[in-house]
Amino acid sequence: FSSMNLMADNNLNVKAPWFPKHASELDNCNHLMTKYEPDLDMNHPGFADKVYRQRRKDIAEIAFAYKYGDPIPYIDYSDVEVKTWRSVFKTVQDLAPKHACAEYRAAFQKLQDEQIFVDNRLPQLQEMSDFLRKNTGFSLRPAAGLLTARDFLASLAFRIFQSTQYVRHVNSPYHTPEPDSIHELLGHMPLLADPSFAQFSQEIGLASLGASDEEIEKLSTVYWFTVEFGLCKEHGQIKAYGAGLLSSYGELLHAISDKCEHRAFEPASTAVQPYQDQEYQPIYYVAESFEDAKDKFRRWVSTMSRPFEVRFNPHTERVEVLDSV
Ligand code: NLE
Ligand code: FE2
Repeated sequence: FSSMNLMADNNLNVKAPWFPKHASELDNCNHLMTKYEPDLDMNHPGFADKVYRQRRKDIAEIAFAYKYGDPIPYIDYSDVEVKTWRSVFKTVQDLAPKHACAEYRAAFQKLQDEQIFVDNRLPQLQEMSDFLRKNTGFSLRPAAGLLTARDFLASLAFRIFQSTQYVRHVNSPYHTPEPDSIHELLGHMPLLADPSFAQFSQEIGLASLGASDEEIEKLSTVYWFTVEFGLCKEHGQIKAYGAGLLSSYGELLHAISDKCEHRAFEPASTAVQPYQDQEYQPIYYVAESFEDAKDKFRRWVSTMSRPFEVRFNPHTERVEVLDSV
């Protein structure tokens, strides 16, 4: 860091939006987007289901009360919730060998070997967090629902993934537009246990700290088309690595069909591609390989305008701000 000086906190460019400098400050990064919710959206399968709505409220309370350092509270999932889990889990088990990328398949196997992925109970976030910590240093904190892009991406900078803990409605196991614990567990967790993917996720997070609103929009679009809905090539075949595909067998089959468009992943153009988050995607981006996506992403991020650099210190869980001079 010869050409950089460690900046004192109060030296930070006043124009940069506030961002957390320590993992504990993620206690302030839990702002929700209210879009598709059982209380608000008539199209939500839980809209007319009072029991489901109450359950969602109870589980959301846990996330609102959560503070850095707390163990993640245990959820006693109901028989209906376990039934929903089982039906998605079994389909993923059937589809993943053929359609998921190698990194996903390897981590999935590990999770089965450790009895964390079994069909008759949902993994608890705390045990999953312990598993990730051992593998890549990632950990989890509970989230009450869909977070703003700025808050969500900020946590990734600290190798912390904010995860929902409620379960999708039993009437739509194959697809839900909102994140739920089945999406987090089956979609995100296996790849967060892969070192190279974990690094990629953290780099998106680091790039987001103090970024402008337009840049956050671009970063979350890249996140959307990679971490959530990315496809990649493996020995000439198209495989899925996006979490939204791996947790939704409806969309996974759609994404590899000829009913959608495949484009080559190119951060600069991918970042400005509009998307919707309610139905299956019409367009997916295909990465040559994982490493290639990371290289391209790094090159693109280096063109961003932020007047300082950040680095994460894992010993203190602190982000240090470096003035580029
Ligand atoms: N569509 C995904 C699923 O059904 O699992 C969730 C996507 C959350 C962004
Ligand atoms: Fe997700």
